[in-house]
Amino acid sequence: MNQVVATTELNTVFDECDVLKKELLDGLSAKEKYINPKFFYDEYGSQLFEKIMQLPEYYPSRTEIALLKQYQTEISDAVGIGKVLIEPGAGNCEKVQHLLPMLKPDCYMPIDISADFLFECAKKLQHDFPEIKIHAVADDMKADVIVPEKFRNNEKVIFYPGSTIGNYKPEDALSFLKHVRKLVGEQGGLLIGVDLQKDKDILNAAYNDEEGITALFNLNILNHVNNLLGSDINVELFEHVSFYNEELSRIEMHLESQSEHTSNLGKFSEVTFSEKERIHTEYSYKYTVDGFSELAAQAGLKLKNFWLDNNRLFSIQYYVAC
Ligand code: AVJ
Repeated sequence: MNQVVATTELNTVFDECDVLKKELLDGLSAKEKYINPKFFYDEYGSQLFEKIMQLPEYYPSRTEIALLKQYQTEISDAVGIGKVLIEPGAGNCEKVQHLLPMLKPDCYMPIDISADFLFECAKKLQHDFPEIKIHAVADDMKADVIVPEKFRNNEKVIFYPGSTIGNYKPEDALSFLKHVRKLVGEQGGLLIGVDLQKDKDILNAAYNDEEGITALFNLNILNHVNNLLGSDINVELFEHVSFYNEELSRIEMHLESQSEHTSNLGKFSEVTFSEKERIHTEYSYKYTVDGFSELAAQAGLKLKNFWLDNNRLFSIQYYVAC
């Protein structure tokens, strides 16, 4: 029976903190202020995102899971069994559980930055799938992936669900796809969840829910920033702003200052927000299947197959190296 091997490759753990701080300070002192969406996910932020996934308006998660369940045979046929399946940003490894029984990879490698949580999930998964080697790696998504010796000759497939790719601007999405292509090599593949362009009312509702959970999620990024920087940004002076930009096919999330005010950013610097000034917090790009496959083609990835729900809300797409 396989056992979980916990590989921690946080080689940059000591300066990681300073890098994050610098990134935040750069964003808050830029002419057009921004905070990277990865800062949404502190503990409370992750809980709020769990809630978002349950919201009636937020269709992506449930639609993607339904697709994985409905098409697990077809997906497994397209991808093929016996691979090394690698999932960057695996989180609680929930979605892959719908894939593993049919896909039967020899080895599954979830990668995530929150080590403790990851190893706990990996242990459970190893228990449920004793015939698959679960090899969890605590690292960030850009890290090189070192496949265990025993599986070096297996073909590699990246699993990237959740339309996380939508957070990247298209040029950055392309860099990510190129990185994936390099990682998987000539025989590899990419199984990716991509949210689709659709009626703007559906999109606006999904990011402006009735209950206001998305607003809390957006605003909470400022609490996380305050904790990381020791800053004193007053969350109550900001409002959640989110809308679908049809021209650029993306949801934009911002935090809008309701009055002119100044905050301390830790010890030495401060920042002034003018009335109605916005901090940009997230893009969520929406694609067509054709549009996304054209982007992937530029990275040397060819669309092999894709699956849509009846309402064409969401897609799962499978690419092979070309
Ligand atoms: C996790 C990036 C896919 O863009 O839909 C949900 C994050 N932001 N509601 C998305 C999110 C606001 C989500 N992703």
